[in-house]
Amino acid sequence: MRKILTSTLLAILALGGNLAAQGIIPRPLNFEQRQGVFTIAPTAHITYSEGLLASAEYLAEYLPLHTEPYRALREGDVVLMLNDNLAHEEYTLDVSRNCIIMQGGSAAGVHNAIESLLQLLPAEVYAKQMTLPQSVMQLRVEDKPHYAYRGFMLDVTRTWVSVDELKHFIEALAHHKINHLHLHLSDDEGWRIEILSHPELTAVGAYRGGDSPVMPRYGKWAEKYGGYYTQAEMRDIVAFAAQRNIEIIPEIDLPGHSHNIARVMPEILCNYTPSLTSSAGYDTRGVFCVAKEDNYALLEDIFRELADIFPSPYIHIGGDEVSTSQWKLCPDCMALYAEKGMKSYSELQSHFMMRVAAILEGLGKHSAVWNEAAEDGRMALSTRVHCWEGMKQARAILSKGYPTIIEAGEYFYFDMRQGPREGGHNWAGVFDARKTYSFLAERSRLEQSAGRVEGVEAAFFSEAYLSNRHQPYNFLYYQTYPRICALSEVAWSAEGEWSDFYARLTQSHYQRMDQMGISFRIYPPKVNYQDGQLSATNDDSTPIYYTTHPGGEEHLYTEPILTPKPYLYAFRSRTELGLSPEAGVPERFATSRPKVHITTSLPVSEKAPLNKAESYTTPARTTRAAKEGDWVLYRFEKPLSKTRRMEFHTGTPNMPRFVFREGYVEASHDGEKFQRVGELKDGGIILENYNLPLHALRIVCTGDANGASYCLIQPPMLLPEL
Ligand code: TNX
Repeated sequence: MRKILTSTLLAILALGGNLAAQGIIPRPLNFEQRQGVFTIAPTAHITYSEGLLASAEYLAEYLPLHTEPYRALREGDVVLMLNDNLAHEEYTLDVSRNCIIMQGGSAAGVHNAIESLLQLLPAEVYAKQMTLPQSVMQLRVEDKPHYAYRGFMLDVTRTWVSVDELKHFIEALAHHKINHLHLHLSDDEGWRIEILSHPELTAVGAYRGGDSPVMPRYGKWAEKYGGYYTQAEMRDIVAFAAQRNIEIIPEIDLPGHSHNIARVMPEILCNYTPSLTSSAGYDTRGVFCVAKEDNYALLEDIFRELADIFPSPYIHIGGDEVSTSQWKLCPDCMALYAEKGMKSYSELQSHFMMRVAAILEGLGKHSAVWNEAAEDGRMALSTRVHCWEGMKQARAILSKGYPTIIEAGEYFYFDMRQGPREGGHNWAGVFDARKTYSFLAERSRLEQSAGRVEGVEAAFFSEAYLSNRHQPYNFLYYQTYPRICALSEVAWSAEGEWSDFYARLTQSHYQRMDQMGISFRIYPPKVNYQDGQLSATNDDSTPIYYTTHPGGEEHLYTEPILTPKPYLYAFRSRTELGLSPEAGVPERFATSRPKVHITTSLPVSEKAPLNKAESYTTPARTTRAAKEGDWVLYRFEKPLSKTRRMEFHTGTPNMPRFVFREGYVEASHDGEKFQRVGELKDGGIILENYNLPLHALRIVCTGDANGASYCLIQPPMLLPEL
């Protein structure tokens, strides 16, 4: 008995000793805790060896100490040093009785040491509110990254992200040892970087909607919307990121995703006059003409300026989702096609991408592309390929010998929603941090085959961000954390287990994220209803709150609730900024599917007909955008009696895309007469606690042009009265 007790005690002690190591994200390679603590006194100095002034100043932002060049080891100091025996990003962190010494193979390694040290301090350090003296346990960390490239891609075009917001986002990335930020600076919806030789690119192209020639999108219709970084601002951001060991890679997405520049400079387009009927009068073409020489001269002007602003050896030139349909209609592209003896239209894309890559080489830069651009293997092997579509595509690219960044949507697209009723896209799945973490298994499989995986990158495309800007939390952070924590670990750590990661995340890192200003997503509590008792539990010790009606007051949940109506209760876990999605009993979310007949004034695609929406499976797709006066009519076979909630939407779920841009909604309670019941918001309407018998509902469009050439008609979503 005694023996068992002692071994249990030893195990507990060992666990306690490891807890600190467990607290660090990403998990370090080697961590050895020692007896005792070191106390950082307010009179201590940060001393630094040559070349590390910027690192010292960075640390001093968090640890309020004076900095000075290193002369000799002095008791009480926090020392930053270079060590030739360590690799570029490798570091050691020694906390002894007398001092703290951080050594790195370069300033990058020292940065990594600093980030680990910050995680050993109370979480308040991230709010830059550290008070001294402060004790740190004595320990030694020896650590280095698994991948040299640990990236994040941010789309600042669909939703504009200001300089201050971007800097805050960069700070948080740095705390997770992410070392590349890929900035998606141009797309159909905006041009976000000033180009001095072509000022109209931002003067006009940084804005859409309103009186801009650029079509409105994503809910900004009548209002002109946008923003851009001046070159001076961008140079400042680049320096700010560099001080945090983050290299910024700019992307200009070519030759597709170019609707924006095409509206500013229509001369980049192919040589034919488009039909404007399907798009409420807008020219929706958005692909560079391959045959126009002037296009390459324009791109050289643009890239010459970018090459000067961004020190990165790479510039990303896009290459994703290019439709070849415009080239087929262009006599000039077709003449080029014939002249070069091309056999497939995708060769036109390769031709374009290779010419742009040659421009970059002339400017001393390599190109980075999305996987489609390298699929035929024509681009030079110096091209870095970002594989976004999936692991199959990634394997194909790896087998061709390209330096590869794994960015597979199914693990790394953080614009995907994290649960069935949360915001975001779902084309690559609905997944949370655990799925991202499971990339570790994929990583070991990849390593058994040949190929040059440089690293991993996660992405946030911001179509859904704009319409979520009004949320009481920051949607960008909700979507990306803790998935970025998982990303950091699969990119950095030698190995890992979800349960161990989850323990560090919930026990240490939640507090840090609160202090970093991150409105992270918490896993929803589990709700159980039995014998008239409703209970909620979670496994991360965050407080749980509940409400009994939408928008109602929140109460702290402390004990099971006795109620015959469990479906009235919605539960959420919260920290200061962290937030879980709503949880409840299954009936709360159950939908009904009464027989409905849908008709519309719009022509509908044969591939996505109305009967799919009628059977509540997939949305119907029209073959043109809605114009003023267009309508959709939902007629129910049996009138709906009382409903708790009804939703009728045009467009993509959770985001105003392919919608009726404006409109009103009428209901019929006798099957004949209609009366107005509300306005469309983001393409849809939500009606709660509807008590009149609903025979039919009609959506009527009042605003032309939705920034696309078609609309979607969603199946109704109906929650019955309980
Ligand atoms: C695909 S990722 C795109 C983007 C979208 C994204 C949404 C890529 C190279 N192209 O244009 O924003 O999906 O998840």
